[in-house]
Amino acid sequence: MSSERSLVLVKPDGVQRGISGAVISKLESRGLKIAGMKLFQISRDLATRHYGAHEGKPFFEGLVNFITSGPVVAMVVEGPRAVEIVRSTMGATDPLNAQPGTIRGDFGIEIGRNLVHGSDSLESAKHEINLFFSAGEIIDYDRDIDTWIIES
Ligand code: D4T
Repeated sequence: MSSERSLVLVKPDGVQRGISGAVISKLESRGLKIAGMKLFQISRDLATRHYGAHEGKPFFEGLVNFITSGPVVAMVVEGPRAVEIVRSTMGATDPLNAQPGTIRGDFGIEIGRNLVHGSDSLESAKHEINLFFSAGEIIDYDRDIDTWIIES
């Protein structure tokens, strides 16, 4: 099966609460490969572009304030069906509806502090990865263990 890439963010609440490692661990142990990773502060300009689809909604201002309020860990994760695999590992957007065992279901309570972001389609993934990473920050490499995770 061909590989996909998804953008994952550990949002400022996740970094402040010291959950970045747990998020990375969950994605790695699921079988996804990390192709890019950095800690950085999102500017208001980048936040507005990233959340452009929500501009005009009542929670937009709070969302931009929140996502720019501290550093985030940004990652490009890779694997077969990576977009959907990341979304199912994160759980529902509102932690109230997220299943136990998912990141939001284990660590979150409120939608405005939902700890992680993952691209919601292959198209958004490509767009978001270009917004957050330059080509030189994404590394193409093989892992021997992938024969035990990916059938072909
Ligand atoms: P992100 O984009 O952060 O991964 O979240 P989702 O993809 O799971 O959900 P989304 O795009 O619908 O929402 C983006 C972001 O806005 C916050 N939010 C959302 C909020 O604070 N109040 C709300 O009512 C909604 C719908 C949470 C995630």
